[in-house]
Amino acid sequence: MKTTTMTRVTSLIGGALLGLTTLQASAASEMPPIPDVKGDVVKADGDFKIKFSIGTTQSGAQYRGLEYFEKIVEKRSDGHIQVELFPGAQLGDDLQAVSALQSGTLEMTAPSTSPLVSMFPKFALFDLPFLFPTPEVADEVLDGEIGQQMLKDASTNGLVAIGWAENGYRQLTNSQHPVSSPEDLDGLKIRTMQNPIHLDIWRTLGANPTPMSFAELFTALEQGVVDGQENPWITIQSSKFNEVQDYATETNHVYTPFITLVSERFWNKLPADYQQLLREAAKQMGDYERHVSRTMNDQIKQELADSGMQITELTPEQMKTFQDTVAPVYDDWRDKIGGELIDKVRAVSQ
Ligand code: TK8
Repeated sequence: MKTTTMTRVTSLIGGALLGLTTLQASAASEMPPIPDVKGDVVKADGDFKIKFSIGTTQSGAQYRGLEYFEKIVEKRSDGHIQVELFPGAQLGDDLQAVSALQSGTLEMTAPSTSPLVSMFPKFALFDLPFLFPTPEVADEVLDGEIGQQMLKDASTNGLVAIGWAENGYRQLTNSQHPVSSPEDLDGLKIRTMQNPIHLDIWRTLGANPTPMSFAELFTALEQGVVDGQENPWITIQSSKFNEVQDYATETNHVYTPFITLVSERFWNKLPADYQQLLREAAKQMGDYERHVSRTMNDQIKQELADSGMQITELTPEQMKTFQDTVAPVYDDWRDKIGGELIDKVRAVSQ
């Protein structure tokens, strides 16, 4: 009797584990492979260690990008720079990691730009609703003059900004009911990033927004402290938000970049050739990570639907209602961000 039960339990656990492994493996194996490292070995003095922390988990595109970064840096420094990856906010959320860079206790991180707007007001460009119609427009902005100037401007306050990757287009999820119009948001408690424009967006749409760090989000959703949140499909899946959120709406309301940051204290200890190596590796990581994120986006949306999430795709009319309803957000922020900057992005989209 005892043996039979034991066997059943063991095989059940075995089955569950197997299921889990297969699931995780399926997402990861579909990811575009990590490219080979190109470029010569860079010779410079000294041995260095980089702890690189991110808020998203090991199964996301961001971590995959970091694995490529690690591979490039370790290979091209011939092992003289060792990179250690810390996913899942184990070393702190976006803001905590940035302040660890400033105090020199952490070497690298790659937060969403949104929680950093109090430090770098121009980053608010990436919080304006529906400003980036396609990933190609985002690329032109990030890799063009605007984005490169932003990296320079953000290289202050103990930070050196060396590249762009992406979190991606944000989608709404919630635990209560399907959302296809702003009316459906009435009273819904939505967690936002710690960012004033995001608060403004959700208030304008009629929801009840609360800012909170990403590291606290899963528990807040699970315990019903908030009803919903918004993040790209890949982040929703890699953080398992679908386990506590039955409904999603494909809103694509904001495009969020990840900015690659290095501690200035650490940077100043690096020989110039190694600094250049990190810049090149950050650029290659950013290109690859964006490719992974975009290749996976639709596939992951499908996987979320298959896992039981009810996903609402908006009709063009429904989308227009959302866009018209949030339009006043621009009146409030246009002057603060700089109308010229917004117009430049719009010009790229034409
Ligand atoms: C991860 C965060 C996250 C962001 C958020 O550290 O806070 O919702 O979208 O992905 O940067």
